[in-house]
Amino acid sequence: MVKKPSPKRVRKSLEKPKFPLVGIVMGSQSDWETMRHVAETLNKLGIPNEVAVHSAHRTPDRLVDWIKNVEARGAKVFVAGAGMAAALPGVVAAMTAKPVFGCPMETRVMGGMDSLLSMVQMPGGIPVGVLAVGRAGAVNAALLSAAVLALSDAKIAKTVERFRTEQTKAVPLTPE
Ligand code: RP5
Repeated sequence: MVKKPSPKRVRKSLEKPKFPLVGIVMGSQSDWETMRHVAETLNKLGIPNEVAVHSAHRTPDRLVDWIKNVEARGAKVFVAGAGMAAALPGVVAAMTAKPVFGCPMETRVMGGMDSLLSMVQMPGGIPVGVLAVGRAGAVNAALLSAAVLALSDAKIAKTVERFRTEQTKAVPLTPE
């Protein structure tokens, strides 16, 4: 059974900082169960982020307004999650020169292969860095965003290093 996040945890991940470093967007409310791992991982690392639902297909104008607005407020990296004919990360990448990471959603009919191929097959010129399908990709999109930000931010670099050290320590030598 999928564990539902507590209302407090959900509220925390939706707080809007004035100056987010990472803009997180998803194509549908139905993507949130996966995409919340992007926000939660960034929150654990103390990296300000803003979460929004905008669809490349259903709300294209609203999407473009949001990209421009978030970028103007300081976003340096974007993470876009979508499923099926997943055009969203490509559209985000078309509207900003900042790094864009794509999170392919697992889907019912094709298991996420549809989302993955839609994202990864970008024509040359407008890159999208695509992560794994599902939760692992969402967590890694956050960690990769942190690694990009760490290049120009010593505090974030230290936090990323600490995260890796703690992760290493948490791996048992023998199964428990
Ligand atoms: C995409 O279509 C969304 O990213 C979502 O993964 C998929 C299905 O959306 P819903 O019909 O669940 O809203 O745009």
